[in-house]
Amino acid sequence: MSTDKRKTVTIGDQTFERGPQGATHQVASGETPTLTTQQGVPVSDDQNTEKAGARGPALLEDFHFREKIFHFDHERIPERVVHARGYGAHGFFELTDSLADYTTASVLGKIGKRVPAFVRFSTVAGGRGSFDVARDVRGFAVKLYTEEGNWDLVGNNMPVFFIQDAIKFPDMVHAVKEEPDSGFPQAQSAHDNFWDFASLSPETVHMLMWIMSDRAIPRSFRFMEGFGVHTFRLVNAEGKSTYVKFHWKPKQGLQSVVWNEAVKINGADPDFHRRDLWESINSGDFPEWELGVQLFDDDFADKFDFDILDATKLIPEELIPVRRIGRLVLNRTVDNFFAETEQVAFCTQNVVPGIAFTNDPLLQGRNFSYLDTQTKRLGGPNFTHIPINAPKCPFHNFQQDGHMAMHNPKGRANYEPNSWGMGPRENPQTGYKPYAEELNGRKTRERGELFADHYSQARQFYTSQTPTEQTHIKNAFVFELSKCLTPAIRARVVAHLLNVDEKLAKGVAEGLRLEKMPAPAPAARTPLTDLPASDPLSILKNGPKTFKGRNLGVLVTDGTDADLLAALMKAAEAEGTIVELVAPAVGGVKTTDGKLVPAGQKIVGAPSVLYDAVVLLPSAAGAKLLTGEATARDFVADAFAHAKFIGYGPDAKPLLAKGGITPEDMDDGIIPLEAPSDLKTFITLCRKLRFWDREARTHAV
Ligand code: HDE
Repeated sequence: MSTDKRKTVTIGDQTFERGPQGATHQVASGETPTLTTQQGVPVSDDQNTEKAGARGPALLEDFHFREKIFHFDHERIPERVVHARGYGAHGFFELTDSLADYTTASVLGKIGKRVPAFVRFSTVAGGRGSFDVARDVRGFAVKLYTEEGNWDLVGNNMPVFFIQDAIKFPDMVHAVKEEPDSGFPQAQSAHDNFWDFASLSPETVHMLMWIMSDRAIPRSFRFMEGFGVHTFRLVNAEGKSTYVKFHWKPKQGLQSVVWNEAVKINGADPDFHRRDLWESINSGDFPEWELGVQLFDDDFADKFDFDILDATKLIPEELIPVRRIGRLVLNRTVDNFFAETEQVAFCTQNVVPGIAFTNDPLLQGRNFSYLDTQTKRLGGPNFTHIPINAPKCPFHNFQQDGHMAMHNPKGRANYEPNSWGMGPRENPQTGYKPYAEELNGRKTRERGELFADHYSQARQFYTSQTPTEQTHIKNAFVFELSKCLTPAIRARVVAHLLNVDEKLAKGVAEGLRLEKMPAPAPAARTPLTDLPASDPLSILKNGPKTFKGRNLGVLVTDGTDADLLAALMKAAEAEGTIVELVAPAVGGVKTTDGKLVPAGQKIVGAPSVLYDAVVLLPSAAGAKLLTGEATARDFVADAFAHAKFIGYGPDAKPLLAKGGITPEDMDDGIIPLEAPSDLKTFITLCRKLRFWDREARTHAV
């Protein structure tokens, strides 16, 4: 997984070249600049503090030392209260189909129009330094810098949410985060507090199905969908509103890992997802998503089985098809993680003329929360002055002062109207107007009647999955609830599952060895059991068509067949697959043609969980050597257990045996590679990503 395309970075008038890990070193001509203090004073010695004598005490007057340490002491800002761990990249959004009939938003009007974009993907529960492949929802936050201001679509990789009303958000987040007394577990929902809250709040059940599915352990940010979740409004020039749900569909297809793999990836490479995004963009393989919209009117909303204001429900694509109207391409990594990814501030209130809110109580609450939290996190009301947050279109207002103000009004007038003919004025024609919705109602703390159905769509999600995916969901419930110490909580969850699917509930109860099956949880509204299965809800039904952008780990040793290796490289290149050689030493191996081929990884640092498929190409002597190596045995055993395609060369059989693969285990996912032509066939087979038939045979418990 090497980064082959290097980028240059310009700092001041100097150009630097980016190294493989992003480190920079100077390449341009010109002298090394003199180190200065923040005040621009040249520094003569940056290695020693000023002291009274060589062994004497440090002197308080050493302003360079004090400034340097003072600044370091203040480097950290508060991490996000949720979505603390994230990774961002730049790109653009281009419109491919016009929605001008539905909205005045210029970004959705003119086909071919491009605007700059910044996207930040994140996990929700873990802290900033937690690992990437936690079982969790992924944030999918998009900032589009349009000519009418910034539009933030702050979405997730799942189309529904845990709760229906923003007032429950602090409880939900407290419950899933580490427990307040012990301070653990980190980045996990597998603990009593989370399942206690969830099982006491039946509105979470649909979302529980999603986070127990493989959607919660994506293979990469590149291979997941994004959703705006809420119903929004588009408003056209006549003031007519159309409801809209937003979708991001990855061109790369959907892909997730399996749980046992996730656990191991987190140890082997806690940065698995961020590294993947960084490397794919820097190697010129730009990830791309289509923007899709589901458009509907009040007639549909009135007839639909559920409330369109309820964020725990989705609208099946069979009822309202997703119209694809644009593409989002990520083509540039950040220059500075802190300045861009950490300081970017998404706010759901950031919409442009032609896009409006609905009364979804979750969305309404979010509109308060995001502005509020950024003010605290970024230190004051001027966080919009930070370059990553500032609009790229002209902006003018009389807001002034505050911490770190970068744009202040010039001249005498700092208010309007004024008699001096100075400064901006509002514009009733082009300015943002709320949708003129008629409102009337008594003040109350109730929810809409249809919000009370918590099980029907959970069931629909489950029945839409392939048997493999259904098994993964069951196993995830069993795993998570096995980490709950309180038996009553386990039983309470099973009681909810009985309203979703009896087979699932029984499977979970068996997996937990529940002594007695509980009664189904009382349902406020009788669940609908006849909702048809919907294919877009499954990952496996929406996989990729190629093995492009996926990684192949190839185990090599001295004496590896040079022709086979060359054929593999050629077939992989033709497919767009990334090959990494894994060897006993990172310096490389001598192949049969006597050449030294450098390796990407030493085997101890590259377990097979880091790859989508593996090839074993040792020489006979190399295979013998590797059978004595525990990491080589795990490499094979894990690839087999995780249902990966395994290609093996003529001398690799002892390694297969050491990995626990008996002659009876040899299946159609384990492919002999004898002639160079076999390699192309192998890569083509890998397009299926996994050989799932094996999984049912390899997991007895
Ligand atoms: Fe968020 N959420 N959220 N959320 N959310 C935050 O804002 C909040 C919700 C989402 O990469 C916070 O800047 C409330 C749904 C993403 O910087 C905070 C409610 C969805 C990100 C906040 C929700 C999201 C956040 C914390 C319930 C999917 C990361 C830091 C009403 C549609 C953005 C921050 C980034 C971040 C509040 C529910 C997505 C505290 C009150 C539903 C992708 O403001």
